Amino acid sequence: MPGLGNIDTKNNAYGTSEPVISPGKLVRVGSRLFSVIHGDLSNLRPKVKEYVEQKARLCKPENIHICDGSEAENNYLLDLMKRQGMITPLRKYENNWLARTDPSDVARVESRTYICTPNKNDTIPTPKEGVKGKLGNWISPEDLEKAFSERYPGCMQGRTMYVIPYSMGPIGSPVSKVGIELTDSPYVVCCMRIMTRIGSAVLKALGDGDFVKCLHSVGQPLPMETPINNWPCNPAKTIISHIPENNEICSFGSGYGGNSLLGKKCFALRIGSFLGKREGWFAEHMLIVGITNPQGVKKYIVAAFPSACGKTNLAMLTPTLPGYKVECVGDDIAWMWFDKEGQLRAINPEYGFFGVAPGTSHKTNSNAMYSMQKNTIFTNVAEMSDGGFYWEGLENEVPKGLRIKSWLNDENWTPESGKPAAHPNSRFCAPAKQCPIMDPYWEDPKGVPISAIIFGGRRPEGVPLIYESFSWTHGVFVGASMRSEATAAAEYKGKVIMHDPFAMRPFFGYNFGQYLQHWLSFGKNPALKHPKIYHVNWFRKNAEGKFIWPGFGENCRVLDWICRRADGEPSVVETPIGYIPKEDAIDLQGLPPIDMKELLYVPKDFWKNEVKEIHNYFEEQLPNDLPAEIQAELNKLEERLNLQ
Ligand code: OXD
Ligand code: MN
Repeated sequence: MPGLGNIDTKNNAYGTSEPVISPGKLVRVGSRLFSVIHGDLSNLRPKVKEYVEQKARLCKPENIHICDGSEAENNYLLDLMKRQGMITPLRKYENNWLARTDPSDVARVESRTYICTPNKNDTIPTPKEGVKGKLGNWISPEDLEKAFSERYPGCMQGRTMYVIPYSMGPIGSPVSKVGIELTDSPYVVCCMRIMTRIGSAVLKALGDGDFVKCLHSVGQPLPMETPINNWPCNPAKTIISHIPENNEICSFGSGYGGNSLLGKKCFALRIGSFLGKREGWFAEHMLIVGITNPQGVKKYIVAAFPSACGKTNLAMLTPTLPGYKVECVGDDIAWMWFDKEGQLRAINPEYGFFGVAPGTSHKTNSNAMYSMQKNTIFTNVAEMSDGGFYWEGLENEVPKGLRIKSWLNDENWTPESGKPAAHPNSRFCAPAKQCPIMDPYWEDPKGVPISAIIFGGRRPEGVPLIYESFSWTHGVFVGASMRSEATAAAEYKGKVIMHDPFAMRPFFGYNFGQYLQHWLSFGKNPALKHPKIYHVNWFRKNAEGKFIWPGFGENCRVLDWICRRADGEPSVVETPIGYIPKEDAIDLQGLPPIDMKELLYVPKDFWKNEVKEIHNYFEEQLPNDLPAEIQAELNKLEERLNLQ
C-alpha cells in the first residue's frame, strides 16, 4: 500500500478535505460521486454494499476506504494521524503511539447513551413516580429520528468514511458475530484493529449473512477550525444510540473508547445482551481467567466488576501461591452459554485490551505491562522526555530526572502541580496476543468451561472478602444488589457508593427486570450444572482507613478457595448473607499476619442498612419489573439478619 507521499497534511488536514492515499476511483452512489480510495465497493456483498451506500449518501464523506485489516493499511493510517498531529510516537518502544484527546472527550458518556425501542418498558424498568430511572436511557424512534436528522446529514463532509468489517470472536466461528463499523476516525480504525479481528477475512466469512450495523462519526464535517489536540469531536451533540430490533448502533460526536469502538460496549454488551436474551445465552461485563493448582487441576472462573475495579489486574494476576498458574482468556467481556451437557462455557469476544492505565505497573500487573511494550495505542497518558509513557502508579518504575509532559500538554509537569499527569481514565489499547499469559484456549470457539461466577465491587466497609451464595437464584440476587464506589470510567465524580447490578448498569441492552428473568430462567432447569456464585471485595478498610487485604497477586488465594469449593471442599461457615470460608480455609502461607476475623466479619447493623438500601433501590427503580424471586431473596436475607 503506498504511503502518503508528499502530501502536506499540516496545511490541509482541517481545510476542506482530508489527505488521501491515492485519488481513488470515482463511484456514483445516487446523485453523488465518491472517491473509493481503498478496496472496491462493487466487490461487497449486496447487504453490506447497500448499508455502506445508504450511509455514504447520508453522511456525504469525500472518500470511502474499505479496510482490509493489513499491516500496510495500519501503518498508513498511523502515519496519516501522525501528520495530522492526532498521535505521536512513543519513541522508547516499537510502534507505540499516544493520542491526546480534546479534554471534553475523555470517557464514556452514559447520560447520552440510549436504547431505542417503540415501547419504553422494553428498554428500562418504569421507576416509581417522581424518581429518575438509573438503569439506562430510552429514546423513542421518533425522537431518535429527529436527533439523527440534526446530526448525520453531511456529517462526514470532506472526510474519509472507513468501512471496518469486524468479528467479535474468532473469524468464522459459530459463536462469533460480525459487525460493520463505518467511521470517519482513523483512530477508531487502528484501535478496532487491536480490539477486534477486522478486514477482508471477515467479509469473506460473513458472506450474505447478517451483521450489526454500526455508524460512527466524530461529528465535525470539514472545513473546521483546528480542533483541540487535533482531536475532532462534538461533545455538545454526542449521542450513542442502539436500535436492537434493527441490529443497529449509531454513535455521534465522541471519538473516545467505549463511545466509538463500537464492537466493545455497544455491540458485545448492549446489543449482545439483547441477542443473548433472544437466543438463550449471556453477554456479560466479565473477565475470564484460568487457574491451575500445583496438582495440575485447571478451572476457569468469570468475574464481573464495575469499570476500573481491577478486572484487568485479576484477569492477568501473577499468583503468589507457589505452584499455581493463572492464564487469561479475557479481561472485560464474556459471552457465555450452557452447552448440551449442561456445562456453562465462555468466550472472550474481543481481541485486545482497552485497559485503564493509571495504577497499572509491574508491581500491580506486570503481564499488562509486558502486553503494551509494542503495537499499542495509548490515550491521555503522560509522556516522558525519553519517549516513554507515564501515569500515576509508575513513580517507582521509571527513570529518575526526566521531564514529564502531562496529558494536558504541560511540558514540565511535576507532582507538585496537584493535578494528575495522566487522565484518571487514560487507557492502553494493546493486542491480547501480546499478553504473556494468554490461555492456550483463549481463541477456542468451543469456549472454556466455567466453574464459578464472581461478582464484586469496591466496598470500603461491611462487605467481607468473599461470600458464597446459597443457590443460583440467591446468586442472581447477589448480582442484582451489587454496589461499588464510583470510578473515572464514566462521567461520575467522587467516591459515592453506586448501585451497579451485575456491573452492567451502563450496559444493559434491555429492561433490567427482564434481564433478571433471563438469568433466573436458567436456575429452573435441573439439567444444567449451575456454577456456584460468589461475591468478593478486595477493598475493605480497617479503622485506620487501610486496606485489610493485600489484593493483586494475593487474590489467587481467594480463587484457590473458590476452586476447592467447586471440588466440594466443605470448609464453610453459614452467615445471613451466604457462606464464608472458615477462618483458616484461605491459604495464607507466606503473608504477614492478616486479621481474617475482621476481613470476613458480617456486621449485622451494616447489613440491615444494606437491605434497606437495596429495598429502596428496587422499589424506586423497578417497582413493577422486579421478579418476585428476587424480592423473595431480599425478604429472606432480611429474615436471616433479624433471626441472628
Ligand atoms: C471499560 C469500562 O472501558 O468498563 O471497560 O468502562
Ligand atoms: Mn469494562
